[in-house]
Amino acid sequence: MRIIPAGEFALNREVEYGSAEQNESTRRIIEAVRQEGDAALRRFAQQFDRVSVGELRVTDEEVQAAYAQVDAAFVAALRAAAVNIRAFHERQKRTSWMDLQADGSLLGQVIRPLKRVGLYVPGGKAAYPSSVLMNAIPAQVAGVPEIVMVTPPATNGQDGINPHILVAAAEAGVREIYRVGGAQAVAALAYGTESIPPVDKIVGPGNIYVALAKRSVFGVVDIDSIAGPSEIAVIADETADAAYAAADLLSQAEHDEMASAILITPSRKLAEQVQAEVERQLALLPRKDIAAQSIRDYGAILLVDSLDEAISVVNRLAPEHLELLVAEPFTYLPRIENAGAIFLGPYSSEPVGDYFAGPNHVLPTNGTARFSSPLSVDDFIKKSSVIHYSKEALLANGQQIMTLARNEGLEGHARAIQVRLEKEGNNHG
Ligand code: HSO
Ligand code: ZN
Repeated sequence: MRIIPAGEFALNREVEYGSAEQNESTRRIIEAVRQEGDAALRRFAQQFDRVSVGELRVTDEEVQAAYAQVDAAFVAALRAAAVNIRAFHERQKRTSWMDLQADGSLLGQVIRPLKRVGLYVPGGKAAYPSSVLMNAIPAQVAGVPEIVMVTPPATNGQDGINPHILVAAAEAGVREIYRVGGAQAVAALAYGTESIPPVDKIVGPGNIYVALAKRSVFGVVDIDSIAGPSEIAVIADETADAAYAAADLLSQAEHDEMASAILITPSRKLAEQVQAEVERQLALLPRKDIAAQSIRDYGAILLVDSLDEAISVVNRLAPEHLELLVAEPFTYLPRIENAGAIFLGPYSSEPVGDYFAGPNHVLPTNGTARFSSPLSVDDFIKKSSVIHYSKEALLANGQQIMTLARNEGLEGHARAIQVRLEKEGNNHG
């Protein structure tokens, strides 16, 4: 891992909009699903996944059978995590409100859950049961009555689904599951097919085709943000344990060849220790090929003059995850402006948040922590404004409303007010 002065560092990462061919084939897939429905889903499963799909909908028996295929310890850990995730997200719930004004008017905001949400779960190596919990639980806490999951069938020629994913879905309370993946799954969720009724919003990560499909159905349905590769920044001082810092950097690097892991420190000694530790630990990791490439291409150790400078580097970087491995982490918290999740102190290793503590692990990547937030209950609700004007309020304010309407040349608007003022306003001159 290279050690460089912070001033020489630039993380330039492009947002992936896909090649022309990828865009074109995504467009074709979506069109085919719109035209042919389930038949297109089956054809694409055959073509891309080499699977003959029987029933698209996963049965309850299949979910029950999945429990027999996973460890009891896995189920217990998933349950413990789910309790924490649920408790954290309960705190995010908003309540509707109504304000009674002095003139008898009532103004308010009503919170409603979305009715039907689709959760995309990728197949293969990025099939994370933890992500099923992280996406489904906030929707459930928000009160979404219909949460459906789509996930590609296993690529072994059978149409079964990873049992760990099925168990995670069941634990999160998701009961409507379809064996379909890729851009075709996104199209099915957006437009509906004979077997899959359409949803209002699609969330969850996927490959480039899934991301392109989500972008193109946005507007027909809502989508979550498109996740980029994982990122971790660690600010450490000379009190930090180099082995901890290195392990935490590698925990993100192993996600993806394009993941980015960055240490920021004013201590050259620590920089060198972490550099050595990363090499040592890397060699022992099962996913060392992925992690090594990530560290080589997107990893760095940045030397700064002070922790103050470290903070300003981080605010420019706006990392998905930030760890503060410093003597007094809480003194720096108020100055962190841009970070998806902030982990304080030596015992708050990032995987604590990835799996267990309760906050969501779906976080803004690629610098978007400047303007966006972790996935939350807010992503699964919508608001309606409520306006009840009293007669007194309309009489008192009608003239001003008409002034604004006529200024915009909208006489019809003005008259909607005027007709009332003429009828009701006798005793108001
Ligand atoms: N760190 C990932 C989430 C995750 N980690 C899932 C393990 N499993 C989000 O950047
Ligand atoms: Zn992770």
